[in-house]
Amino acid sequence: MKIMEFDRAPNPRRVRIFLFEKDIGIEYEQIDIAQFEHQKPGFTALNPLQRVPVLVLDDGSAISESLAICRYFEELQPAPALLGAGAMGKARTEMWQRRVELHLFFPVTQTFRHLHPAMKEREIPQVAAWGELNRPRALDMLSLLDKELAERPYIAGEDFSIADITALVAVDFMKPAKIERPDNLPNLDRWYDEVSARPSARA
Ligand SMILES: N[C@@H](CCC(=O)N[C@@H](CS)C(=O)NCC(=O)O)C(=O)O
Repeated sequence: MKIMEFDRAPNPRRVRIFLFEKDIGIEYEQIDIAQFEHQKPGFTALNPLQRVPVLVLDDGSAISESLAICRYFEELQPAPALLGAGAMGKARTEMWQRRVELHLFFPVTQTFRHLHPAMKEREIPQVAAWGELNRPRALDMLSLLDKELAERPYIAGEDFSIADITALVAVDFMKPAKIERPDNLPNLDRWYDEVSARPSARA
């Protein structure tokens, strides 16, 4: 079993943090997307969407989509529960995971993909106006999260979860996306300092 990934990209980092939190060791193989290795036929056969990460099982079957990979390991090893516990906990965690992915992670990555010169040959066409449009969307979601985090320690509730992982990776990716983190969000700052101090944040 191995995970094919690119260690500078945000989606694979979500999976690495998830597995670190679960103390699951696995082989990682680097696919250099800057060198278009993910567009070669061998990798395309594993993921026709040509995206990392991809989990390859010993029987050769492949699972892509970061959350699907996390789900696979959560089923194999439920503790610690990072996708929520119980009907309500699982639903709340999925609700926040989706909110964070759609309203923070996605706008941040779109800003990067449509404005960063390094993405010119991979995001075709690069639409600068779309990149600019996504910057305030990401900032709006940070403000919303700041209000939510006044009520509880973590994004989905009392426990650290995949929603925190997706948000942490998104906030860190604001740097290459050149989105400045506002300095008037104290609850977000408290949460960020805490989650980024976890050893998994360095995974
Ligand atoms: N929805 C996918 C997105 C995967 C994705 O977009 N991966 C990026 C790296 S973070 C990628 O492979 N990009 C290749 C490219 O842009 O050509 C997931 O959750 O895994």
